[in-house]
Amino acid sequence: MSTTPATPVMSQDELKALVGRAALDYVEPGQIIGVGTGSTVNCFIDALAGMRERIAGAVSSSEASTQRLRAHGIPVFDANDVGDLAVYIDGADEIDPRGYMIKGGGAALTREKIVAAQARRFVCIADQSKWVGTLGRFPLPVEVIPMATQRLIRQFAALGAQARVRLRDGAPLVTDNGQHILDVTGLQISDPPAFESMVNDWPGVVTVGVFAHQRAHVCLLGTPEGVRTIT
Ligand code: ABF
Repeated sequence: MSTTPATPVMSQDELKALVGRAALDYVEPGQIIGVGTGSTVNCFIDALAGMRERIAGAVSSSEASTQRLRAHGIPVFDANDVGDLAVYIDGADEIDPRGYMIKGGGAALTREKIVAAQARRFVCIADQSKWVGTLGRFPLPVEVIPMATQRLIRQFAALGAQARVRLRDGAPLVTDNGQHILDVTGLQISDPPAFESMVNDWPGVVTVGVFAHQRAHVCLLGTPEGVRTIT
């Protein structure tokens, strides 16, 4: 672990900007970069614009990130039109010391997991509020096929957890893939790989927001003392 000095008092937005810029160190000239979603990644995209002439482009995990990349003049490729990516850079809702994460607060978890699987290295950028010992404080997002919703709510209830359909403007939120999101509270996920595999096996689950099989290889954590690089 190494620490880079920073200004002593920093807001959460400043910490996000700090790690967004720090992630540029993981971008090699000529590469196509895997790019995630969220406000921390938006800082990375804005920083990436400064070197757009030196990269080949990006594969994006959401419509929102695609729009932002294109607005900066960065070409966006379909995941099917490119091979393996050297690096995927994305945020998280929670990350633990093993690099296991909860993701999906931005409802883009399925495409995030697809692009992460295509990359050889996952670099997670997060402010220190995302750092936890055990996953589960943040409500776990699960993208589901709508006809399975009520049965899946009962399956989570059998684990002692409470699952609710995520709403937007009073109606179920519809993801970029046309599906719904359950947010699950009351979980303590002590074995993330086993939990991810179990929930993935439930019929009707598209993607569970535990990223253990696609864990982060590097975490750039924004702290008041600077960027902690955790590998
Ligand atoms: C994505 O954006 C998500 O997987 C995660 O839900 C979220 C983090 O958002 P932010 O950077 O805005 O906190 O990475």
